[in-house]
Amino acid sequence: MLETRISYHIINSSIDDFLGSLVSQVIIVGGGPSGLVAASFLAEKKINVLLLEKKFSLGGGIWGGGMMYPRIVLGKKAGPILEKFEIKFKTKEGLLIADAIETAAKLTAAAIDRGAKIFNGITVEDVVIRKKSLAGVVVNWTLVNQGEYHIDPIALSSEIVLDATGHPAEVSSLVSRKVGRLKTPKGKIIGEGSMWVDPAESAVVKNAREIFPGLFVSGMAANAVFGSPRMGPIFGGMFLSGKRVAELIVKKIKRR
Ligand code: 48F
Repeated sequence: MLETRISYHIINSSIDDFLGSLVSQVIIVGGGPSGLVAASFLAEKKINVLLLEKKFSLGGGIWGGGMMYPRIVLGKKAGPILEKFEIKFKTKEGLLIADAIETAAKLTAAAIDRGAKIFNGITVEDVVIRKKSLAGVVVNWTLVNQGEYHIDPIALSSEIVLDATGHPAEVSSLVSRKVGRLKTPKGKIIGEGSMWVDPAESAVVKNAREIFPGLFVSGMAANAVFGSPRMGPIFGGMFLSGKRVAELIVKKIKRR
């Protein structure tokens, strides 16, 4: 019966994908702009990357633009990244303006085309720590968490985890709770400051780094961890933060 063949192929090919992703070099948590850009830059260096996104849609805060007007604005330093991913933009008063839908779709496609594996509808709810270093994440279907069902999660392992979860810095918060001390000036998460575009845009790049052995942070999560300001609907820093963290991760993997 055709119906059961369809079912067979859905289940069989998904299981192959999941079994092939139990162990990765890098797990990226969060498919917003910084996570997606990092995924592309890592995958094109032939690093084995798994990106986990709790929602069904990829793109994080891109879709909402600014207060739901579907445009994103970027500083001009992000121009080469827009060009790399063939995202069209207009330049006005030194700012780059792109369509939110095109940006989310092309960043996602770029990561997939370069070889990153993406799973959606999966929430990272805990971490695996071995010998004082992050060794993986604990996941469950987002719908299971939303329904508050008593269903145990499963673990996925990786050499490195990237927290790209945006404002809540969810993975960093989990690690901070479990180990107590992070490699930040105060040893803990400071929380994001109020909106101030200029310093926030440069801080989000500088703050993209390793904050615990095996744990890197990028995007708005990085500014939340280091107490830097938020920046509202400007996205150039997010792109550059994803690129920088990918470069640091590649260096760390090569040193091993
Ligand atoms: O929030 P988000 O877009 O993070 P970002 O890359 O970019 C921030 C901007 O969108 C915006 C801004 C503009 O300058 O400040 O806020 O730092 O994307 C984060 C993604 O992570 C997912 C979440 O659904 C979103 O798509 N996410 C968050 N927590 C988890 C998660 C989790 N525990 N497991 C899996 N995905």
